[in-house]
Amino acid sequence: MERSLVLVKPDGVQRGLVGEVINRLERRGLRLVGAKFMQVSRRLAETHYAIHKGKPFYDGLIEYITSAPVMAMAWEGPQAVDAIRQTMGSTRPTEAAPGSIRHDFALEIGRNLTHASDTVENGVKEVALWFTLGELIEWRRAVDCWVFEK
Ligand code: DAT
Ligand code: MG
Repeated sequence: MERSLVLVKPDGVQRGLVGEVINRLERRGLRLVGAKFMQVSRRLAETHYAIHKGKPFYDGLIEYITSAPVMAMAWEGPQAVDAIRQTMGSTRPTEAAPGSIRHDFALEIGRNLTHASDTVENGVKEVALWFTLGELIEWRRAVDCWVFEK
């Protein structure tokens, strides 16, 4: 079972799209394991986006992610990382597949609504960065056997 961090970024929160994002992930069959509505500190933003430090868009990215509250979540499921990236769509909204969140609700790369972990390894690292162990819930759904094959 893979895990991914999902953020509804400040534009998604401001535009009232938190429910839309949750709805699409629930509908897909993924299982929510943690969620918190929070203001992102500069320190957390810089750690989360450390890989992008030095790139031309880095300062704007830090500014954007710390500009208003975000909805931070951890989701799990088989192949959750690929499944969630697919539900979000490509980074650049004009290249995102029709039906994906970024296609359906966004236009600009710097206002692309969501974050999702890009590899299984980063899923583990990012969930650990954003959540304490006590904030993550291990649980089973009655419907799990109808969504997860094993
Ligand atoms: P993703 O969010 O799809 O994982 P990423 O990790 O490459 O994409 O980049 C993180 C965020 O940085 C992305 O959601 C938007 C911003 N960004 C990436 N590339 C950019 C670019 N060329 N111009 C402006 N913003 C960019
Ligand atoms: Mg990324």
